[in-house]
Amino acid sequence: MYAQLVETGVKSVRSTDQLTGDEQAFQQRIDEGIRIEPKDWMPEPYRKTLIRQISQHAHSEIVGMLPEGNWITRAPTLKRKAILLAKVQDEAGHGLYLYSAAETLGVSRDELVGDLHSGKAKYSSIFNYPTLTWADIGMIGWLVDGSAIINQIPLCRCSYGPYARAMVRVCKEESFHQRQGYDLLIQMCLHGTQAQKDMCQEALNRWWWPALMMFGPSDADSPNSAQSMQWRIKLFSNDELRQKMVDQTVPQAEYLGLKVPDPDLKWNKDQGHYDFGEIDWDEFYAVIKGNGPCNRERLAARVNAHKEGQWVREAFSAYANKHESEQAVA
Ligand code: FAQ
Repeated sequence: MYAQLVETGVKSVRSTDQLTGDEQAFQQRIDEGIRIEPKDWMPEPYRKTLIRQISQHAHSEIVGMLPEGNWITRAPTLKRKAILLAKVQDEAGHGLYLYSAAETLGVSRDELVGDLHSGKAKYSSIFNYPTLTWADIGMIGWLVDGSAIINQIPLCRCSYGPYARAMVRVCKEESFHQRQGYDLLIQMCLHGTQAQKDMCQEALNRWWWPALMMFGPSDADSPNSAQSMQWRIKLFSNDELRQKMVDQTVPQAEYLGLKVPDPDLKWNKDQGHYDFGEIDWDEFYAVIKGNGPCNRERLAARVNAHKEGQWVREAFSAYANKHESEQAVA
């Protein structure tokens, strides 16, 4: 796929003979599957690309707590409430591992969080959609965590050690998240009332297309893919992963008795995958530019949480300073 991307010439990467000696040695290590660790030499654009992707990923986990957090107080049973609480807390943990992985590249957590709050750094488009009904909680687990796993399993084998290692635990937890979402939908669709099933169908109609957008622009319009694939930060292209998600998810929708809201969806027996309709890229770009249904609300919630947490950060640094000066005296 990488070769194909380069061949199209859409997003050029430099050929081996255009690289400096250090860059050639670096690329050779990557091609041999040797992990890059924080103290190893790396080209500046590799470091910057990783900071961009890992921090965007961390921000997504943290902002991603908001749509589901909205339903913790309204979960229908004690069991569902306990599951949802655990899941939302897991997402906070993912954000923290990822910020730590980004910090190994020489950037501070304050800088990263500052970039999120100023609107400079992106986070996943999917978290700019509202959670209107309880069925949305099932959809997030099934479709959003399901897509996140498809995108993140390959990242466990990416070239940068701290990112790859963080992804191993993240993927195990995402797998529980996907299962709990699908389990919730099985209960509502196969054992619930007609009204509950209708609620799930209505939620699928709203979440299907934004879930497909999570994988990013189509390969021809993805400015970063070719270089990121050469560096093995990405192992598969956006379109390849999106196709995998569709092929895996359509039979699951059929099992639930739900209809995927795409009139062009059909099984392509020659190619052994589902063909699907055109994504509304205008909507995608509007959302990532800050004009989705909930962008302002999400960012305001994060900025406010940071402000309200100021006293906690101050208390921690006061304690750390006191502890340090006591140790210096002793
Ligand atoms: N949303 O050239 P590409 C989760 C931007 S975690 C917003 O293809 P790249 C868990 C992209 O940054 C979900 N922006 O870029 C959970 C770039 O802009 P820039 C997050 C997007 O990086 C579940 C521009 O478009 N997962 O769900 C999006 O090579 C439930 C051009 O795009 C990750 O972050 C988008 N969807 O590929 C949590 C996984 N797509 O920065 C809570 C790691 C693209 O140049 C509850 N990340 N853009 O200004 C990746 O795999 C990659 O970064 C991609 C994008 C595939 C997302």
